[in-house]
Amino acid sequence: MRLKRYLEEKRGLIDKAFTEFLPSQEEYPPSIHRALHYSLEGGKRIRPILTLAACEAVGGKVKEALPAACGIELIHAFSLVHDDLPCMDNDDFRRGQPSVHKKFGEAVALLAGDALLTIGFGLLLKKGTPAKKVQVAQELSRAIGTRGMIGGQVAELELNGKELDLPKLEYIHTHKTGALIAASLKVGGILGGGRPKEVEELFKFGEYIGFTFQIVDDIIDGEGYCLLFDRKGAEREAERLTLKAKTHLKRFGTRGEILANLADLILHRTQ
Ligand code: GRG
Repeated sequence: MRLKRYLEEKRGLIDKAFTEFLPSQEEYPPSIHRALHYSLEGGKRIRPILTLAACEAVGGKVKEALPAACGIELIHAFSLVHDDLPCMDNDDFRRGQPSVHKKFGEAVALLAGDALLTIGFGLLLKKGTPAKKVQVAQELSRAIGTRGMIGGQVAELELNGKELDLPKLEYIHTHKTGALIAASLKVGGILGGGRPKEVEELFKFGEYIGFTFQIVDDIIDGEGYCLLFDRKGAEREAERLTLKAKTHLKRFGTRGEILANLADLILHRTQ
């Protein structure tokens, strides 16, 4: 119940902040602005909520991390818009609605993805001391680049028909999905004023739950881990990683409870 209220409250804050931080749908040229807003509709907001929860776990104020949390959700939306394009996964639907390129055309979808990434980076730099801003920007650059999400996406694209093995699958999961989730936590810790050791522990927690997030995705879709192991094996691995993740919350005491609950939510999610 407490978690449900927490999620509702934080989703409300994030969605309200979007209306403040983004150009309105009517602003010229409206096609791209409508596409931006459309791409954000219906997301669970897991990453920005993790950022806000990490900020609170180190004793920080939510308003310090809110613009960056929104920036991270925009960056996540960029990855989804581009991932759905015909040259990538070629998906006509996302969150039960036509994907952005189906609704607005390929050129606008490509540019909407670029805009989400670019505006997202701007939001990362809205709050904090200059030193924190540099750290946050570097963290996201690393998490999204070829040693992070994009590297994972390329490794997956190149799998195409080749035999799947565990090291490759682990690389894909930890990079394509895990890197942005781990960065979401680290950014919350940095902007919340966490000490270096606390920020490092949040990052490690994030790496484990990011990996779990993708294994659970495999369980939902019957892919990846479910093909290498069976469903039960994949479930056991997800549980093991969640327990590992929680060992990195010890130093936060009761302030880490929400993060532990979010780890369980990721483990037990069904969509
Ligand atoms: C195209 C640059 C580029 C990168 C693509 C992250 C990614 C790499 C592609 C997204 C497609 C995908 C299936 C990623 C796996 C991670 C995942 C399950 C994303 C969906 O995240 P949720 O469930 O989405 O948090 P919502 O809809 O809630 O925002």
